[in-house]
Amino acid sequence: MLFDINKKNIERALLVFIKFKDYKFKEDTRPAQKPFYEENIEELKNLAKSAGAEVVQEIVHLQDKPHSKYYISTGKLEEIGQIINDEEIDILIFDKDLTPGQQGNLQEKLKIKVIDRTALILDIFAQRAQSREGKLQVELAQLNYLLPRLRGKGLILSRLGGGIGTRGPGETKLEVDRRKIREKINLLEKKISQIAVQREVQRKLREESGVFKISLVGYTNSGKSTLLNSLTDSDVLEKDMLFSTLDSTTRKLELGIGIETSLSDTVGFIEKLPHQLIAAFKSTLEEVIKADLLLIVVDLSNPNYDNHILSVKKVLNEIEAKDKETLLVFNKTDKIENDLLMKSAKLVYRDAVFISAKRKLGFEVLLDKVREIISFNNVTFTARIPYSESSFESQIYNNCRIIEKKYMEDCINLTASCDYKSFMKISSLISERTKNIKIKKSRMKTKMNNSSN
Ligand SMILES: Nc1nc2c(ncn2[C@@H]2O[C@H](COP(=O)(O)OP(=O)(O)OP(=O)(O)O)[C@@H](O)[C@H]2O)c(=O)[nH]1
Ligand SMILES: [Mg+2]
Repeated sequence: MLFDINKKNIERALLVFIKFKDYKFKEDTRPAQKPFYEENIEELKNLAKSAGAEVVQEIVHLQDKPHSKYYISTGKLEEIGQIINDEEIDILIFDKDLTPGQQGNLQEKLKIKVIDRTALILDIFAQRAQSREGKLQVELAQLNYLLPRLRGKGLILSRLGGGIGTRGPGETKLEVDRRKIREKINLLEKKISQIAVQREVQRKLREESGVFKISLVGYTNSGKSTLLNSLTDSDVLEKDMLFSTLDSTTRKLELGIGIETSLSDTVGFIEKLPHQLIAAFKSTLEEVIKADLLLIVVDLSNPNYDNHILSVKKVLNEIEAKDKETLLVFNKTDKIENDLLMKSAKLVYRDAVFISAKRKLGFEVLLDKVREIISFNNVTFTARIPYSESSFESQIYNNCRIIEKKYMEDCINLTASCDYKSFMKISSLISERTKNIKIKKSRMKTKMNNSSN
């Protein structure tokens, strides 16, 4: 699977990273942080390796502005042509997104396959997809990416052999006929929306049963699946590679406070997650959007953890989950030998918790903090109580602060607030006894400040 389908050997890759003259270095100059572009190169290298390529060389080039036809300046392009010949390069991988035109022009000029970071990430997802839904989602994202890149009769990529950027989920090769792609996109969208309906039904059931939902989010490879496994005795795949998890898994988490709690593991994030993927994975990412609490898992042993936190927050923004209750969980503390690093992280992120998912260290502090969030944070909600069910009103009066009460034609509308624990108890009591009362949680207000920024 990691091999070029046609040549039966690993593709030799040349990575290209272009900096522009107005390039801004990150303001944070703590010694542990590498310049931003070095981190980008490191990450692109890891991505290329994850897709099964052998990284032969990286090129960092400084130029004034993007070249309209090739993105990279023509002078540098000549040099790249030489390297391609000398080093027998099969594939050129750009760190930045190329326009379909630039990608086509480069391929015509260099006569090898040229892809960008987005295509690379899509390729990795295509190789990792396991579930039916995951495969459909990845294929949809790939086809949406390919459609504007078709030229003339077919995709230029198809003339340049198989391998990275041309394979679909499983062993199939991607379709390259424009009309067939359109039909396939329609079909995939239909299938995905059918699955999304089933998923929504399951989620509604969980919501109505008053389960407190926690989702693990974080940069890829930060240890989310390991944490899920350690906390819930599960066996989700945990592996030292990028994007090992694509599907979400939900397990029961025992907190011993009389509230049912679920913990969900999901796809890892990365800086600039391709928008085609976010769109295609919408229903999987709903697990994150609908969660009551997000544990942001951060790999403390990665020197760029600060940037990873920022990237995760950016993605949360994009999927409209930025106002969620969050708790920063620094993982892999067992790998930290430098006391100073730990101290400085603790100073900057005062409300974060520090754990080792692998060695099960720091779990009590983590779970206590989760219990605290459930028990002491305020939630505001609205309940529509039909007059026939008005005996339930007292439950709310006894446990909550009433903000507003409105008499409607067929019901009483109560807006109230209380701590999360009471809210979960009331909503599960009501859902056990009647289907007629509708409760809608509007917001959760944090009493503690859980993250420093
Ligand atoms: N030393 C150490 N390694 C850990 C710890 N937690 C996770 N790892 C390792 O980190 C690697 C990635 O772990 P995963 O749990 O697969 O990470 P993930 O966040 O689920 O990754 P994706 O699903 O790819 O996004 C694996 O090799 C784990 O064994 C930890 O606390 N300490
Ligand atoms: Mg995982």
